[in-house]
Amino acid sequence: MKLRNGFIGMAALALAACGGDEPETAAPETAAAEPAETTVQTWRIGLEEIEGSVQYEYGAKFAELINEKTDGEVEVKLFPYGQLGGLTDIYDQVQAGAIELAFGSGFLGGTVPESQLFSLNFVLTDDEQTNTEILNDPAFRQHPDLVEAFNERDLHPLAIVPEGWQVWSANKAIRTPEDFDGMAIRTMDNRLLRETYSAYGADPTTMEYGELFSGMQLGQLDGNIQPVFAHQEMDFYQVQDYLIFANQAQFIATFMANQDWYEGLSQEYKEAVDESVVELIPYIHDVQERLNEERLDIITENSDIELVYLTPEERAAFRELSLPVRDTFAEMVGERGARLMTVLIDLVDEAETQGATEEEGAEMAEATEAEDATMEETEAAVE
Ligand code: 6CS
Repeated sequence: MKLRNGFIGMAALALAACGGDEPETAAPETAAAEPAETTVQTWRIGLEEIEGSVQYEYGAKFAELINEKTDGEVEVKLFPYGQLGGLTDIYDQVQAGAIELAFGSGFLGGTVPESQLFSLNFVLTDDEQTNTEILNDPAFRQHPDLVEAFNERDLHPLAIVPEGWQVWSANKAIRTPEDFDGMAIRTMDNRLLRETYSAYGADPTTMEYGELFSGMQLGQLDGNIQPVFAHQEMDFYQVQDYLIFANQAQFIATFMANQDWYEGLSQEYKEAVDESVVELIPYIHDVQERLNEERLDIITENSDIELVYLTPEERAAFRELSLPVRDTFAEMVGERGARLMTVLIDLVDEAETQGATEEEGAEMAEATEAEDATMEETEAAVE
């Protein structure tokens, strides 16, 4: 399904037809079988993305794991982007309990302001796997400040899902903040992103995901920010001339549940959910890396779009401009959000220090090995 022609409209909810709270009773298929009955429940996930996306792959694997862990008692049904309305409609429905589960990313800032933490630029490490591990470290993922921020809005955060680097697209190369001057770049609807791109010198413009293709085609937008897979699957790359890799931030979504629903789950079902989201951490990291790589190949094979990779010096100029936005975040979300930002920054520092120590250790081990080899050679020569 492609949603490129500016459609969103309020898709009518046909949820009643899809099961949900009311368990269905499925009789065994063989006539000879005992009259034992299986109760089948349906859990629904609202996706912000279409079929083939990272969120879709996550949902599909989650469905498989839940089905296995509940011995077929639970079926998980995915509602790809567009089926439940626009992005904020998805959040409204999971808050209200009309669906049990959903993803929330940039637009979620209007519902859970603290989630804008995931939109901050230049906060995480340069290594995607490390970032996935940090964000899903129980010290962060289950931090009371994060859980409370979601609970206050009738939600419960289950997992943090990085979906790949956020890559800029434009009709000119962007290497310096001056190149952004006056550029209408689309940001997801949160103040933190608007502040960030204003700091870079651009003119941030908010627009619904499903309207972006026509927004760019009609010249209402000069640029866009998406992980590579989305530039490809939504055809955005076809109406832009450059893809610019600054590695300033990853696209990060939260997989979340309706709070009452989650808290009301039986112990067995809750464990099934909790175990599945942990099992999905390495899985989805590999999937997103693969999807982003494959989709970049498709983009370059099917267009003459130019790829621009910023140098460390070029990145540094943007990083510098992004730093004051951390203070804006703290002002916007208050003490709880600010504490959460500190927790995240501390975990990042810890991971970077550990990475540096391991690298040093590996270099020293290599040097010692080389020294030993030289000594052995010398000894052999003397003999
Ligand atoms: O830019 C957006 O609005 C959307 N982009 C992606 C890759 N996922 C969902 C999000 O809403």
